[in-house]
Amino acid sequence: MERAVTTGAEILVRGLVTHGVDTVFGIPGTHNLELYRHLGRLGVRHVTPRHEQGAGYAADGYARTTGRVGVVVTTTGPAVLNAAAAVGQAFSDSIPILVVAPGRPLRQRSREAGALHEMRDQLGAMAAITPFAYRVASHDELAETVSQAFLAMTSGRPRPAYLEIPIDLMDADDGSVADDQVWAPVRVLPAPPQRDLMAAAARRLAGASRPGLLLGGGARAAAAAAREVTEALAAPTLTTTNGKGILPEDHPLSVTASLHLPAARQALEECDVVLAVGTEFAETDWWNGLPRLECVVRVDLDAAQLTVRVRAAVAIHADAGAALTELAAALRTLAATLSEHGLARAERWRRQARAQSQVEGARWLSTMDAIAGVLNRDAIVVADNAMAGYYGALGLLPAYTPGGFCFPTGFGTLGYAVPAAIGAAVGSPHRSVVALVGDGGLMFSVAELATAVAHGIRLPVVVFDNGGYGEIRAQMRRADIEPMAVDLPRPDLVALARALGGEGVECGGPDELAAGLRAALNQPGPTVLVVPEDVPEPGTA
Ligand SMILES: Cc1ncc(C[n+]2csc(CCOP(=O)(O)OP(=O)(O)O)c2C)c(N)n1
Ligand SMILES: [Mg+2]
Repeated sequence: MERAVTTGAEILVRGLVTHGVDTVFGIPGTHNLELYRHLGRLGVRHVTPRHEQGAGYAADGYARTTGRVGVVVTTTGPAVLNAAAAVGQAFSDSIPILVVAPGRPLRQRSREAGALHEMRDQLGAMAAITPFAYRVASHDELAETVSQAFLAMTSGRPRPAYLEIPIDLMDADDGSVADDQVWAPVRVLPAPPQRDLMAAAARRLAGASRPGLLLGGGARAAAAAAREVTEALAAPTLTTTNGKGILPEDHPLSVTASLHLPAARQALEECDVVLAVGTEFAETDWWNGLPRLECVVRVDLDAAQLTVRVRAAVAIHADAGAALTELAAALRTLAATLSEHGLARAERWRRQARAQSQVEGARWLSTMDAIAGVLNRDAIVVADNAMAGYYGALGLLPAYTPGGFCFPTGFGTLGYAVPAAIGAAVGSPHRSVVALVGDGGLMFSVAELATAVAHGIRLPVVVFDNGGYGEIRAQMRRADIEPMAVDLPRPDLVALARALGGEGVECGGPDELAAGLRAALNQPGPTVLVVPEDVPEPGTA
């Protein structure tokens, strides 16, 4: 036994380590000091963003690209609220991040004691945004709760979790033995898909003359099985934004991830059976309206999703990997008969989608081609909620791996790309990671460039500078509102990047961008690549 007694902070950190955590994103404060006594001692890597929201997005980028839990360590009150937007984002995109924070001491009876960082209901604030929000009241409960938090994040639909430990439990020594206070991780295998439902699904799909696939973020961990099903059915395959790259986008059956395009809707409406896996049919993907589908086989780990927005002819409550593996086995004999027809359909829809992406994203076409020309297949692109992301990269920049394109889809937050890219780079140090961000979104979290400097993270940040909140400017114009509060002064971003310790380059055209990107991928620290834009409106330009 290495120590005779232990504290809450030690139990907590040991619990994290036992659950495989070797990296946390956090900011220390008066109330979480004790955690830092053990993080270093137990060999946990600590990445220090410049704002807790940055820590949250970094944990999100880390989780999206590694499949592991991203952990955030904050202090009380404002620090927790700073992380809250990231928890909201992770919730809406089903990303497992864990926020660990101290809370009001057990012995403090009144809620309003004028204490440092005090807030009315810290736990309630987090409970409002994610289902696993728990405040422990004892050391015993702490070990157990760490285990439960990980179980909640890794079994069933991934969601963020929040774990609060009263300040006075942090350093309280309860005389217990450290090794008794750690619960080993519990691994839960999802129940196998029901046989009769699987048989019904296979029958429908095998009997289809024009099958199609729609893969959502829920199928991210099931790429190999998804590909087998796609190929067995020779089914044109679309993905959601969160599913982009599950099927490599140069696969002959890949159509598009831009579901708002008419071609995407028509490609699925043409199908007599659509297999939809791990997807919500969310407005944030289908923002021009849902397709009218003849027959849908839905697979989802979240049973509630099976009846949301699109009616299923067959609804399978299962892990995407398990269901797709079984379906692939059942369908394996089909490929030869259907392939020509399916390939031709995929080719036609892919061409149409591409043509529509080129129109909608005309302004970013040469830029995206330049970026695509530099990046290898393994690269991770993290886009912000800017027009260059959803009108540009989504349809024009191919992804080849699940999680190869990260985007704050559901919650649609700004300021995501730079910190999330940092998290992705921390999680996958040998992969190229690039952030794409608007000039507006950049300023939400520009301070995180300093984080990339401090940790020596190679990070090209391509900034699409249209002098303000371009999307909102366009929306005001369309709504006949005289644009206000949308034009932003253009800071000298090159100088700003340098002032923070990074590099900066103004890129006059695609060739300069390609050269800048190449250089940026080969040097430690961030490089801001500014792409100046003039045209203010999408679609109408
Ligand atoms: C946290 C947050 N605040 C406000 C918004 C509203 N919003 C959506 S797009 C946008 C403009 C973003 O500007 P920029 O990042 O420069 O991208 P652009 O629209 O110019 O391409 C704003 C303010 C948001 N999505 N998220
Ligand atoms: Mg802008």
